[in-house]
Order: sequence, then C-alpha cells, then structure tokens
Amino acid sequence: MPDIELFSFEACPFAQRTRMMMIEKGIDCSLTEVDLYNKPDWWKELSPHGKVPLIRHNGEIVYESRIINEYLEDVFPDPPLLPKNSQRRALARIWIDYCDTYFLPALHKLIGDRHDEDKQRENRAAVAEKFLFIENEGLKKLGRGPFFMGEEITLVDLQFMPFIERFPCYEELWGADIPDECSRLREWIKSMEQRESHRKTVNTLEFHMQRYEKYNKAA
Ligand SMILES: N[C@@H](CCC(=O)N[C@@H](CS)C(=O)NCC(=O)O)C(=O)O
Repeated sequence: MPDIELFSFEACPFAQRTRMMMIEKGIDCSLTEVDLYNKPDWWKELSPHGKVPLIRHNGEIVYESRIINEYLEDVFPDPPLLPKNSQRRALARIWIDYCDTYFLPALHKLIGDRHDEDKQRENRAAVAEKFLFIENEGLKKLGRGPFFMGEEITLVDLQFMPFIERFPCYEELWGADIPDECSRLREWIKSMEQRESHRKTVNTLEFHMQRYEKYNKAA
C-alpha cells in the first residue's frame, strides 16, 4: 500500500489540483472519496475543517490544496514543478496566490449574486478584467508558453486549470466570458487540455452543469 493517502471528492476543483499533482509527479497514492454531503465520523475526526483535499503521509496530515502541492514539491522534487531561480519561483507563487485571492473570489461573486442582475453586470466585467490581467501581466510577460510560466508546467498551471475546466458553466449560467483579446489564454487552455494530468482527472461539461445548476435552483 502506498504511504500517501489522498482524500478527495470527484467534483471538487481544489482536490483536482492535488490529483493532477500526483499524476505530474508520478506519485503512487491511495485515493479515498469522501461523501461531503454525508460526512462519515472518521472524516470529521481526521479533517480539522472537514474539507478535501487532505493527504496523510507517514501518518501525518496536510491539507489546503496549495499547501499540499507545495509539500509534495518539497518531498518529491523530481520532476520539478516550481522554477529553480528564486525570482521566478516568487513569480510562480504570486500567480498561485492571484488565483485564490483575486480570480476565484470574482468567480464566486457570480454565484453569490445570481439573483441580482445589476450586480451581475459588474461581476461579469470584474471576471473579464481578471482574465485580461492574466493575459497581459501573466502569460505575455512570463514566457512564450505553452504553460503559464513558459516551457515547463508548474504548480501555477495546476492551480488554475480545474477552474478553467468549469468556466463554461459560468458562461452558460451567468453570461461570463473570456475576452476576445485573451489569445494566449486560449492557447494555454489548449495545452493544458492535452496534458495527461488533466485528461485523467477531467469531467464532462454535463457533469459540472448538474452541480452548478443546483445553485440556480437554490434560493
Ligand atoms: N481552500 C481549500 C478549499 C477546499 C474546499 O473548499 N473543498 C470543498 C469541496 S470543493 C469541501 O471540502 N467542502 C466541504 C465543506 O466545506 O464542508 C483548498 O484549497 O483546499
């Protein structure tokens, strides 16, 4: 039995980051699906916040997707998923942070304000502005692709991709879109869609729509 256990939930984009990481690194782990709608007692005891992903390695737990992925990078340095150069490494962390601190909250507002069309106009503009920032300040300045930081895939790609995979639901349900100017972003998405770690963890649009549509049905 592998000495790493990953606790996950099929639909969870955060857990997908770590499932992609395991594949990128070639790490052998056991995968346990947690029923988040009916959390078992053993899970409540194991997980301080009750959230996936969580890993147990040599009997110790690590949680929070970005912390888990950095932990795995430390413990399994090959193949590297952070640049060697300190400045580039800092830049990678800046973009990892950008994803969770700026990009995801903008997406979440589209869900939160779904019944308020005035706010949704602002929210759609805010999401477009985030994509343009990624295009102009990120992809165009960091390298020539095909990955976020340039020639090599890094933790930055894994941070964003699960949410980009689900973005068609935001287009379909709440009218958000990726601005036409974001050609580098579109190329990046194509590169990521071919990546084994994505192909092995991707779900269909129908699968995601079933989950996102529940928000619209809720009050
Ligand atoms: N910041 C966390 C977010 C993880 C998260 O929100 N996971 C959700 C599923 S997508 C979860 O476990 N929800 C269960 C709960 O909140 O009780 C991370 O990056 O790992």
